[in-house]
Amino acid sequence: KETASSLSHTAGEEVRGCQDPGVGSTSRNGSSSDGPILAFPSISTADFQFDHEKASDIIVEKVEESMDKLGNAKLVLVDLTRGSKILSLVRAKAAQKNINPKKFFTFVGDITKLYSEGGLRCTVIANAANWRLNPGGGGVNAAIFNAAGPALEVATKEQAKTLVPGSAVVVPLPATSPLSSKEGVTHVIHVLGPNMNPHRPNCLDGDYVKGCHVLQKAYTSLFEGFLSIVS
Ligand code: AR6
Repeated sequence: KETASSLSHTAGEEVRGCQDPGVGSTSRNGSSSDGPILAFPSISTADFQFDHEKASDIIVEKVEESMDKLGNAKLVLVDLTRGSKILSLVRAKAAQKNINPKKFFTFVGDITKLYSEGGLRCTVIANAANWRLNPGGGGVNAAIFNAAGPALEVATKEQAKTLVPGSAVVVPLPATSPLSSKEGVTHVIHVLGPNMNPHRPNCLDGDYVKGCHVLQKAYTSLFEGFLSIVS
């Protein structure tokens, strides 16, 4: 799989901006005729320490459920490195289930620079948020709030002050945000997943029955939020 993947990359492609095989070059040109794209990170699998096997099952299951509702829209799972375990697991499981690679694929890159560095225009991006919807912390949350500037913080607080695990909130991004002007992002969807890290709030103490349920709900809310924007 890795070999096939590497061979499919066109010459000159760098670590940033490499796309899963099967999609070709048609959706890399940033053209709006390609339909709207939601780029999302793997919720809960880094700082929140959720099991990668279980998370990848849930991502593929929830993506599969959404396929028929997408129309010409697409879903893209993003992570920072080519070695990402979650991307490999999801690619393999999505292929096993014959999920249409034109409608769902993986992409290596920084979710805040997908267009400028990867040539992939995603009008909607998801954030793995914290329950207070604060800019701080690390991971993708800090990256998105930093790249979007204060406009996102203000717009977020207009929509919600807090989030419960397993839910998502859609935030229209003001045109003044650099993420809008440079990357073409129109909406950020904050998603709060289950937390398995004892050093973070609401730790589930290894309860994966509850954890899987919460992660399923989180992806359902995320994809419903995206569909509510594009439909
Ligand atoms: N672009 C794309 N993917 C990224 C980026 C980026 N810039 N940064 C991280 N990832 P995490 P969680 C990937 O830890 O586990 C925060 O502090 C990363 O490799 O961001 O849900 C919040 O404030 C991983 O695959 O989210 C919360 O408190 C995925 O994004 C807490 O972390 C999610 O990793 C949430 O933890």
